[in-house]
Amino acid sequence: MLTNGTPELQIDRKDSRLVLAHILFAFGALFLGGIAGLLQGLVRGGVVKLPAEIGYYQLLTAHGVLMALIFTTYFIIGFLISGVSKTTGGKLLPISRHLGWLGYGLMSTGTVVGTICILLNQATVLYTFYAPMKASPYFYIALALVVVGSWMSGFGMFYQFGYWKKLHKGKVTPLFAFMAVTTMLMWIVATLGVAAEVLLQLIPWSFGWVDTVNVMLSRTLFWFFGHPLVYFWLLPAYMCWYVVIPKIIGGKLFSDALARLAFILFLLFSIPVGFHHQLMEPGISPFWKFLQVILTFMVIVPSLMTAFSLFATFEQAGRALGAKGLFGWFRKMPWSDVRFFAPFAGMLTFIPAGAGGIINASNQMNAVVHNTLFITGHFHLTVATTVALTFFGVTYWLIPALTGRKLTARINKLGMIQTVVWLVGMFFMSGAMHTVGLLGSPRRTAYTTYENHPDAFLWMPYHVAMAIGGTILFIGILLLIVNIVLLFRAPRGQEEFPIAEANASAEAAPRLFERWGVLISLVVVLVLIAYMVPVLDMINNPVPGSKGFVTW
Ligand code: HAS
Repeated sequence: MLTNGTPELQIDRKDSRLVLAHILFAFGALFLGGIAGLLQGLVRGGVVKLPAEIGYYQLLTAHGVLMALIFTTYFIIGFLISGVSKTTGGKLLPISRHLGWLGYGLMSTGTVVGTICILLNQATVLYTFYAPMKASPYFYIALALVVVGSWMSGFGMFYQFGYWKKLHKGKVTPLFAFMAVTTMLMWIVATLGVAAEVLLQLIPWSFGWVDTVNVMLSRTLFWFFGHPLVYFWLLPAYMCWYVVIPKIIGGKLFSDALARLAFILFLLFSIPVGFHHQLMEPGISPFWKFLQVILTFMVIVPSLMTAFSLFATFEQAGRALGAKGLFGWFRKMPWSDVRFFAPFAGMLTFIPAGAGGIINASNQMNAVVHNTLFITGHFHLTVATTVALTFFGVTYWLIPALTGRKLTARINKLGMIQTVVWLVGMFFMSGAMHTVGLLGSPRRTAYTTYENHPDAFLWMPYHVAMAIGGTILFIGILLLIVNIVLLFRAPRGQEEFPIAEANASAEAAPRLFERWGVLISLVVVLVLIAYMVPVLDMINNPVPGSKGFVTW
């Protein structure tokens, strides 16, 4: 609808600005991280050599931090704020918006300081910043600022959600807002681990206030955060799949209650599983590893529920549009609509990507793949394809919806091309990583022939394929940036913010799903069961502390 010749925005103009600030920052980080990724792919493939002033691991740190931590966090917070605003009345309360801007300011200060530390070669510790590699204290302070900033935005969303509940007593909360709150709750609990690591261990140690660090404890605290981190990336993609995609395909969400249950299961099971990243580390008793592997298999369940729900949604929408037979729905999907095509490509990729995760989680298989490029292949399929393609698909309608412009047929077509370029690039890169990982090629290494070892020569063609894939992916990033610029220059008009209705005949969500006190208590209990004994053991019977190392 046009009012006074100006298109009506899908959410309040001030909220739009806050969201756009996050989204644009995210893509700035993606671009810079992409340059680092391109260079490191070419170096690892033996195609180019870096000048002496730039280290390979410095690039790898910039790539990991900017892509995995900064691009994702900014995009997610922007997307979540937009959906919370849209589904709770189209306008944030001033306090929620102010908290959003405060969070943005803190995160941006942290990002700038952290990036400067990396560029000055003072923090070449990769995105996992494992001790005993020791970065500048300012790098850890920068990370703390990013985390605290994200909490502020989370608190803003909680406040908005609580206010909506107060005004609509007894009503079922909007699904998107419910999912956003669950995701941010999980994030806040998870980041307590990394906050403890950074504040209590790494900052005092890097300032020299203490001489040594308990490496085992620091890694455990990191992975307490590190695994839910991957679901912090995944859940916003699931929000798009559950809430947005049904609307785009002209259908309804299969079951609102099932979607909520999936998110609650993620809240419960995504945190007490960090040991599956430490299966090959000594110092943790096999019993606790075994327990956390069982919980890891529990956290696969909500993804399987999601797959079921998506198939059911497609099937129902397809049948409503006249599809017949087992796979008739397939032909009824809007294949030429990038808003559907890009996230669908992400879903399809998640089938092998998730299977890779199940391989990693099995103790014996983990011994084969841990610390090889197989793991790098796994996370390029999960976060860099499934999640990234879904985020790209969202971008194609979100920016026009926030700026009062139209996703034109031309930009839509360019978006489709960009999606295919991304898929092809990832096929080469992640495919080669998975294969060469199984042949034993380690991850986190620069170009080396291991003194002309025959195995290393066997790996070389795959490393070249990775470089080719990385180059194609970088072209994909450039195309995306061009498309974003075109979106800002597109003709004025009204673009939909697609929010699907739920199937009315499905079971309603039980009230327990909104009992936050009960849910948080369950989270605490599970965390205590999985972590209390081993962590107390690490504190009471510490391994000899390590001094810091600057290995670069
Ligand atoms: Fe993972 C390592 C286990 C999911 C990311 N993972 C990593 C690392 C990252 C990462 C970044 O147990 C490396 C960290 C580092 O730097 O060291 N991962 C799992 C398991 C899952 C899993 C069990 N990971 C993810 C997701 C990520 C991610 C999601 C990012 C977004 N991962 C591990 C383990 C390690 C690990 C070990 C440690 C390895 C080591 O040794 O270091 C599960 O959550 C996966 C469940 C998923 C499924 C797929 C469901 C499919 C769906 C799509 C449906 C499709 C439709 C369309 C409907 C079961 C929902 C179909 C249409 C048609 C036409 C067919």
